[in-house]
Amino acid sequence: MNDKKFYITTPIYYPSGKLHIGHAYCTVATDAMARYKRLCGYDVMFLTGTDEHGQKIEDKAREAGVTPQEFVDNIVAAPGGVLDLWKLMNISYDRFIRTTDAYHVESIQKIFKAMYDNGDIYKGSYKGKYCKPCESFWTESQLVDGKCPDCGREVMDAEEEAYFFRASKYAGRVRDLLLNTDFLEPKSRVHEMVNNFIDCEGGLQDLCVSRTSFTWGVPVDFDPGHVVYVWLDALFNYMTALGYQNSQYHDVEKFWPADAHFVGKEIVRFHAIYWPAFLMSMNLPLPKKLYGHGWLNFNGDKMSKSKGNVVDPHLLSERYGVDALRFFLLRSFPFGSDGNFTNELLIQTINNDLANDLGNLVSRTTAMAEKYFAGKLPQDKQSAELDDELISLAAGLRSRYEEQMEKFQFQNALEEIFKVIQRANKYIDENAPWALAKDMDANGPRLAAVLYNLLESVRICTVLLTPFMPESCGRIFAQIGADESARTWDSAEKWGVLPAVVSVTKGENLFPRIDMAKELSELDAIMEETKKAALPQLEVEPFLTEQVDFDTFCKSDFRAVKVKACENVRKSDKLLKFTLDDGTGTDRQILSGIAKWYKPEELVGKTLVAIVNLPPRKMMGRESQGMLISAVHMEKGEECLHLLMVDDAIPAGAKLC
Ligand code: ME8
Repeated sequence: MNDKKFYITTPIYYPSGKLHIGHAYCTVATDAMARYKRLCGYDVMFLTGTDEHGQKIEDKAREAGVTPQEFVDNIVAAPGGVLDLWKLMNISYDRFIRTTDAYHVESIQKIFKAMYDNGDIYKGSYKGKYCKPCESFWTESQLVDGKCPDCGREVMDAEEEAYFFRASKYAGRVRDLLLNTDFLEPKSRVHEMVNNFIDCEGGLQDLCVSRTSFTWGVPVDFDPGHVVYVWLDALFNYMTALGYQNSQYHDVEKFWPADAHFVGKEIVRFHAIYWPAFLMSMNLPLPKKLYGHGWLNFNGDKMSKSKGNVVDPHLLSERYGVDALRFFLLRSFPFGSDGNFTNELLIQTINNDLANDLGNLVSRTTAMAEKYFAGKLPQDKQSAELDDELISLAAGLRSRYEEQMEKFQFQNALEEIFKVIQRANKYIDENAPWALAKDMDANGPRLAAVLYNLLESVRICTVLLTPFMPESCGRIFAQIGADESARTWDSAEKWGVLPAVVSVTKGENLFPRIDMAKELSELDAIMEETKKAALPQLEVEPFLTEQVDFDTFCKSDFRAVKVKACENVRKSDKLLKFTLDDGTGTDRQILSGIAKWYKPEELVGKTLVAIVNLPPRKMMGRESQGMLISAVHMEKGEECLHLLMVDDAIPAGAKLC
């Protein structure tokens, strides 16, 4: 039995839209690590998946006019979806979890109940701020300039009965884990976590772990109306996918604790603080390593759908090949820091490293073996002192590479490989095989040795490049005559593994050079199109030509009003009933047909504008004393409505004129 085991995970992705290059970055890194460990002889479990619950998905599904399940199915499993993308990118995951899978739901319900029974989950009332896009709760003091500290967007007031997890109870142990062990890397992230969330004013706060304002989540089975907070649901995927608290799988004993969780920097907080605390509450062993990688920006700017600057991995794979893209992602950016993706850098990396250095080395070596020896090297070889440096550099490569890979420093590991590749190219120039070939009788054995040394260097580099570019490496092995035994981890540490009379076949060009100027202009044109498509297609209503005299206009009494309460009108899917403070001291009731665009709880506390001298009117049996003012426009054939909201500093009753 193999006792070398390795369990590695990616975050599970929100299927709220198409995945982009940032998502592919983490998955490719995890894939390279999983393949590297398999190469080293480990029994690997590589888990990825999708995180399918939460208000954001519920809202998006409503907008799209489908059920939440249909919505996520469409993004995860439909052609061109998440599963297809991972197939395209050659992601060798062993298991794919969807948090809507029945076995996961069952586990989460049991886990929630167990934490409730052990006293770590209790019922209270939640009052604070909520960032809908991030599905995160914040206290007032955690906000940055009143906005979500993660994404910088507006937060909303939230108050509801909710369950809480006693995170505060585990603050000391989590702090110790972060400060006194190597659990979280890079180290630079440790102090940020401890200072901002544990050693902050008020200490680590208990975490709200249930919601009642929407339904798309794992139901709390002992308290109908509550659904489990999406992060508790999502984090436990790392264990439920092994069969924890379900009978779908039976791998907990074998693979838990995880050897490495790879996650992006903005979700380190959940993984470094709450995830260990949840596990402590359940008396479970903690993962061995959490690595918070940096973000990929595009041309120095955060990628975002609305800016139309989201880089599409489908497009790039199609144009340059999956391996080139995988390689670029891990070669160009240090894994722990942010990276700036530019099209120039992508093309430059492909041209310099893959076309010039690696591609040339392989094609020159195999072409010369074919040309001078008809593809089969002779037994007789003559070594020279000139060989020593290349041989010792290549033979020592595996240990230098391993040192970097064990630290998840993909860029440095690749750098070590490329030092050997560059040295081998220089060795060709030093030995000038074309000059040796002029007198084959005298120089044949020397030329054979030169080519053999080049093939061995290529072989060792290719073994170690396999986790990054599996498909291309298979093709290189075939060209240089490396059989299975010459492709192994053990063989990468040995010199002279290829048979002396190795047979070589020159194949097609592995990495064609790209015409930078032409390619950049084509990519720019595609980007422009994407940007245009991302812009809302506005249809502005024609302006009225009939004029209104000033006195008539002045008869309309517009006032600032504050929303004291707001609720859906029973049996109507259009109407919201507002109770408003209009500054007179008596509540004003207005009904408005805007339920399609707003949830009542979003509006409480807002300052709106109403016309208050319209004659009262009955709607669904209730009186409406005026009308709220909205901006309305058409977008992609759909009517869009925005209530006019004004500065909260404007007092109720203020007249608009
Ligand atoms: O956070 N560069 O899902 P998600 C690098 N469901 N990485 C990026 C990136 C970029 N530009 N944009 C996103 C979630 N990512 C949760 C995870 S795990 C229990 C639940 C990374 O789809 C991001 O940092 O929003 C995160 O690690 C991952 O993509 C998934 O993001």
